Amino acid sequence: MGFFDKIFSGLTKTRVRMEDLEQIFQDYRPDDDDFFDELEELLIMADMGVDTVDRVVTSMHYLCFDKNIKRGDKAREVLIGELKKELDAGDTELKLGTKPSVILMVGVNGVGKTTTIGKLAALLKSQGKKVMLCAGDTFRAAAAEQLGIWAERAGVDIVRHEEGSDPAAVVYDGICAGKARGSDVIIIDTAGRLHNKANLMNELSKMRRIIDRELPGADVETLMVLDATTGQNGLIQAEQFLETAGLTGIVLTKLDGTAKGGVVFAIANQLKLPVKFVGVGEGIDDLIPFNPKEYIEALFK
Ligand SMILES: Nc1nc2c(ncn2[C@@H]2O[C@H](COP(=O)(O)OP(=O)(O)OP(=O)(O)O)[C@@H](O)[C@H]2O)c(=O)[nH]1
Ligand SMILES: [Mg+2]
Repeated sequence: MGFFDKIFSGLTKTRVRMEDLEQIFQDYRPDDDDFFDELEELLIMADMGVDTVDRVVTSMHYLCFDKNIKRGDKAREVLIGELKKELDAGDTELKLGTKPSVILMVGVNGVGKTTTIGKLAALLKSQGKKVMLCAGDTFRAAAAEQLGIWAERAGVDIVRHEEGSDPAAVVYDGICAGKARGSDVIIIDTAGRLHNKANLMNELSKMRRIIDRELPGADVETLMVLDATTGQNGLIQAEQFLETAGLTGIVLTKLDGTAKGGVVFAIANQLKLPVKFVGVGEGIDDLIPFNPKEYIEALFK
């Protein structure tokens, strides 16, 4: 299955709503305010965020009037054009130029951090990179075990400590081991934490400081994993992480199980952060590098 087909099938639920969209475009008339109201409602239901929808529909309304657009399919093209502009929030590719470089995976509980690390390790390995996993979630014994299973599946190295040990110490060891073994990328798992728990957020900044101290000048991607099924709620959490950990991008997981695929627009608009990957299942291949243009095309196909 190609990447496009995967997004396409991953977005099944969001697309069901988009089918209503096809219907309303068939009834499009340029001077019909009801059309624009209905369009707005549908886009909000897909969780695009009120601000984004307001801006997109207003400028679409204006363009349709200005260009004297009479046909529904042309109006649809105008909408797609406006949506593409909205998703432009920075580079969607990982910046991993230094050897080693680091990926720090953060987010609240159960969003898919560990699973995403497993998938990402496999993807990077398939691109010829030597990957080292670092089990920075020492909160539960099962966490390091779960990461260990992913390391085995992906065929990459792992550094882990006892349950309850200091995550910053594991990060330190992971970096030393990564340097010693010539790893290209060190991926650090962290325990799920709520954005409003100060001690846990401090723990995260401590890990971040260790990375900066031990690998000055290294490329560091701090990716926040967001569960798409939580829609707009996830964005509130992200703002605190942005401040503490200095996020460089978002991984949006569980897109296969939600009708809220529009949340990528709200992320671009409110957080000004690029979505770098989307997760569309629990398997090792179910991680897709995010491409805004293909994503919108899959939504509207
Ligand atoms: N359907 C679907 N399930 C996913 C996806 N990503 C992760 N999951 C599932 O979500 C659940 C939680 O995943 P984990 O990777 O353990 O999440 P986590 O963020 O590491 O959780 P904590 O370490 O407990 O905070 C697991 O059952 C995963 O299989 C996805 O893209 N699609
Ligand atoms: Mg985990």
